[in-house]
Amino acid sequence: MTQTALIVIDVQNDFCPGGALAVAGGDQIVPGINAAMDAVGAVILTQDWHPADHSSFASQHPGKAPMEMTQMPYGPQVLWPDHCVQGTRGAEFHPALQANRADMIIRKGYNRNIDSYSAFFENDHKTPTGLEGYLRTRGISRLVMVGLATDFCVNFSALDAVKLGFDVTVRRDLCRGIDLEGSLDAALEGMRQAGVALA
Ligand code: VGL
Ligand code: ZN
Repeated sequence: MTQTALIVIDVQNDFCPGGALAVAGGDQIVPGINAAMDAVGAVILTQDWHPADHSSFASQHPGKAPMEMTQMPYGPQVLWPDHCVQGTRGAEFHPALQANRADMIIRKGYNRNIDSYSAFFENDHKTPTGLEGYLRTRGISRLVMVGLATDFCVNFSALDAVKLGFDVTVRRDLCRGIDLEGSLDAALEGMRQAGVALA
């Protein structure tokens, strides 16, 4: 039987107000995400999960400040403030998120030398996280995506999911964006063109 999964992207303290890489209004989407869990056959949470010396952190690049760009072997990379460090409070899910309802929690960004925005592949677009196999073996073909941030992890996850052949809806009302130099509009347009349904 075809099943729908809710993919809840990175609803963690560091992406909410007061966190290290706070997304405006990031906490406002939590009640709606909890409610959306009732309507699906499976709930999957992703968790950004970096070692303290992760290469996406500006602190690892002398002379660079957060939000500046750098070149990585796999392409351009935004340098972020230190965030979602493994085992810290910032990496924990927002306390109001009903994380105990998750069938599975997938962690990403744990390899020091490569960032991983997408729930499916690291930023080389090749190294899989294992989520595709998990969904397929459970017979899940429809995905509803929500969470943080619209223009980074939600965007990359949605684009990979349509490429892999999943039927993908992004609930815009249950996402919030970072919006670096127009990245939010660009992400919405890119998702639309790729065949992501924006609801
Ligand atoms: C994210 C920047 C760095 C996200 C994760 O969840 O969108 N953004 N790490
Ligand atoms: Zn990150």
